[in-house]
Amino acid sequence: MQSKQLSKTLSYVLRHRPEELGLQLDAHGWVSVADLLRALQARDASVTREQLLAVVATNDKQRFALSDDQTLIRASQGHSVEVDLALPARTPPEVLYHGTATRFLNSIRNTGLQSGSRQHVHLSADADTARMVGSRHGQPVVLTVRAGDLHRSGAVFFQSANGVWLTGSVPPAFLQEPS
Ligand code: HQG
Repeated sequence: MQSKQLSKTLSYVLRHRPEELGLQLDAHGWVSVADLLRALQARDASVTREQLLAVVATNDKQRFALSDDQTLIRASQGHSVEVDLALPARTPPEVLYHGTATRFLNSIRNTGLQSGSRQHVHLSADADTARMVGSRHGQPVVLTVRAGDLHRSGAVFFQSANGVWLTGSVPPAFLQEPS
């Protein structure tokens, strides 16, 4: 399997559909590397442990993490499966960014940012990253999020192992569109 394809398969399995490979994530989203490897190899015998570890190590967004003893693997963010990543709550910077597509703006003006099928709304520390995230959905637009104010109003923020800021939702009052 090509490494890009393996990365996509890992995202799908570890975030959304572990049962497709006959796997079950533990409460914190981890699965045994050995079990995962066996399940992948049952589909495609060319996958090796070395390739799997190389994909984890070199993934462009560091989407996957290994446990300290390297026996467990999980996705660092993006889950629709209900998992508790047990991330510590963190104070966000005053300003964060959310990249979306212009076609979602009306809805976002009405209801704010909602997590939809995922567990959290994903926010970026810089506008360029947010623009790239938004462009996955269409004509991108970068919203400024008053994260500091939202945090002080009681919202809980987390930061994933790969640096993405996560929170439950962002009400419209904390969003600013580009002028
Ligand atoms: C939009 C990628 C209508 C939201 C990225 C987004 C990220 C609303 C879309 C990660 C809305 C959901 C997540 C509302 C939010 N009405 N639309 N009220 N509230 N939306 O893919 O943030 O490459 O689930 O703006 O880098 O785009 O997969 O979320 O456009 O970190 O590792 O609904 O996925 O990482 O789309 O991306 P998504 P996202 P990976």
